Amino acid sequence: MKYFLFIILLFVSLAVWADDEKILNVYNWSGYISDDVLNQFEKETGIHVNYTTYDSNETMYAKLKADPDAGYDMVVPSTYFIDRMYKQGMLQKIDRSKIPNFKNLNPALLNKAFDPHNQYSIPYFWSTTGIVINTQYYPAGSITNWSDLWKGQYKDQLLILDDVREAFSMALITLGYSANDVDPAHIKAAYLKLRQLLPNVRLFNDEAAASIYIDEDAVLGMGWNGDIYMANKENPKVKFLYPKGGYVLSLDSMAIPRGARHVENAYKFINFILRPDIAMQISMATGYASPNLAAQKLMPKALAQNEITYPDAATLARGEVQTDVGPAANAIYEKYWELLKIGA
Ligand code: N2P
Repeated sequence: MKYFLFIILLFVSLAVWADDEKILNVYNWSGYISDDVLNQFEKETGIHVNYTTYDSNETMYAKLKADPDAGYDMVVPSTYFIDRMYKQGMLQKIDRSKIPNFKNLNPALLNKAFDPHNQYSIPYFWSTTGIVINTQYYPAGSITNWSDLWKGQYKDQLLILDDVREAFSMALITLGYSANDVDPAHIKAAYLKLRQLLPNVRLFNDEAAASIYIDEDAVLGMGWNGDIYMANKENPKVKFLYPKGGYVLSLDSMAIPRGARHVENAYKFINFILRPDIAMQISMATGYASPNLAAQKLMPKALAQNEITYPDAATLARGEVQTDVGPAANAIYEKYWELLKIGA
């Protein structure tokens, strides 16, 4: 009996110890959280968060691919990387019973083709990619479409997102193709189109885009809506507009990498992020759109009704959700992207 008790106690303490490492390693998009929210999580749970950021899906993917045991407990890939990653065995199946706040999510953003039953992904934010214009330099209305950015008068003016699928999306849309096109001839045509844009490109950047526009180091180009919402608050002449001919949308979702070592803490964090008050706070702090209906109800009108973050139904209908184009097309995009950057 004594031994039996001893063994039970040993197991219990081992289990507690395994669970008790109060650490969580989060790898998320830059500009997707506030320090306040991280501090609050640490205070409420006693779990220390090591928080690192990336600027493109490709960077995050490459890191996890190179070292599946890198130790990340939670990542936030976009739609078009979720399916790629779980098909390659890079993500763990999610135990929904550990995320009671899942119920707060907008059903319209769940059960999508890239993860039909949300077995691997839990929506964090959704975002859009549009045109950025500083109206002190260019009158509002002088630009309405991606194709305008090719005009000769904008030599050396543009900031283009340093992100292969984003940059290609505007060329593909301009050519009348889908932003998710897989036809090698169309991808090549988009590459050639982007080459024609190079004289107008001042720089490729993603993580510093907001401050570059705020400081007016670039006054025209492309950007992610949340970043530009924040930039507009600092410099009201920086405007975001939805191109008439279409643009891309992305749903960025929380996922648990296969090599995660603090899975229970990851669940706690995911559930915390889905709390209405927290989801509202991160949306307000970043300008990105919340997939959380309960949070949206709490939001001040200024954010809930602002059309950069939440475009109206007609504008939304012109958006195309980014999807995975598959390994063959991806390789073609990557090849041309590199050629483009060499030419830049
Ligand atoms: C970058 C956020 C990017 C979101 N700050 C892309 N879906």
